[in-house]
Amino acid sequence: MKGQWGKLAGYIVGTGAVATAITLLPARIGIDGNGWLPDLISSEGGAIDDLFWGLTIMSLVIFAIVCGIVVYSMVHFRAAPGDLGDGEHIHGNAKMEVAWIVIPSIIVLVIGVLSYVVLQDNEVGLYDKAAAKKPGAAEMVVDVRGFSFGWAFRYETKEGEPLSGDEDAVPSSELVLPVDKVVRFNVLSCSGKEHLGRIQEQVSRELAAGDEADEFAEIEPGICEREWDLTTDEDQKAAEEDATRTYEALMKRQDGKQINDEEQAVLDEQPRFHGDQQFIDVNHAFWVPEARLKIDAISGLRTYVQWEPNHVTGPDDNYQVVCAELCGTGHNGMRTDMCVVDQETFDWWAKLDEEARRDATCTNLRLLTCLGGDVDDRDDAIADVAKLSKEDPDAACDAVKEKI
Ligand SMILES: [Cu+2]
Repeated sequence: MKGQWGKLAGYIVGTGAVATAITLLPARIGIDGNGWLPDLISSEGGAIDDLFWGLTIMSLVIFAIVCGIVVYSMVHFRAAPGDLGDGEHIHGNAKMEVAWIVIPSIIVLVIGVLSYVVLQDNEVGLYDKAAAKKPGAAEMVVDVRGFSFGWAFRYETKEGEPLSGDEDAVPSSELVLPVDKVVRFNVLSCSGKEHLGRIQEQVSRELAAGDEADEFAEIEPGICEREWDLTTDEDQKAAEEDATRTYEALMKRQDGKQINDEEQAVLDEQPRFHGDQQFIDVNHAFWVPEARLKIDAISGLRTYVQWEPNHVTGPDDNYQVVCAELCGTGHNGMRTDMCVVDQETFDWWAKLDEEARRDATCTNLRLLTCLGGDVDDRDDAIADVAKLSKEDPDAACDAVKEKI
């Protein structure tokens, strides 16, 4: 009997070693040297990565035990050649039944508690106003609006004052963040009839301009404006009622039922794109993979997430905000550039007007880091960088240093 246990342990260790070799090595190192996970640019993401690797190792151990026993049983308890008889009939084993209920329950509980602790650490002051002054709580707020199919961002101090000092400042369509500041993202999916009308108008204008080269019409970030102020209960209720009316009219029409003029009008207000009706009253999800944290953008409901970007985005880094919720035909194109800059550059960027921001895109801000921190006149420098990157889209640091 003792020898058998030793053999079984051997099988488990053997399976574990094989599983580890074919899982962990490519996971950590990867075929291309990058491993499974993208770069890490947030202070909170480290704990999530640790959790991820911890759970991967835990899964490997369980896999090794299960597969070790299966392989051992196949080898040692297989029927002898010519033996066509039934196997031994075994009925009930209280000890085993307790074990296979208790052990998985403990594992699930441990996973749940560890995940809770990690998420809790990342959410200082997110849902608790009293804790919002504690260290680790947000120092800045970004209002995030997801719409079909794009993103818009507006920046505020944590007291809710617009960063640029201009309440009517046009939201940015790219996400630019200062390094080493905890940022709280207030996330919402655009909805409401006014939007539908405005998007419809915008999209048909884009299409009329014959801009067929673009797969998706560029929709101005301003379309989410009404949503910035969707703070009262009445506003939210009105938005919900709009959504319900639209949905009911759509369902009625889909079921082949007669719809009245009012319902027809509701449906007519939905924007069309390439002949398809686009419903913007859908959910999205706000995600920067390199920051790890992700939150749903729900129509009519604010959701929150916060993280601290801790790496200035260099010229070779290419990070994006992506939508992580299948939201329609343009879902795969629902992404925009994001970048992290030093505090001085951010303060300068936040005050730029709409016109000047056209040059200060993430692509150009990334190249600006080639000049090091000591840029005397950012207005001039960004204009030069913008000119360079237009002439040479693959321009790298050498070209920037040489020409500027
Ligand atoms: Cu999506």
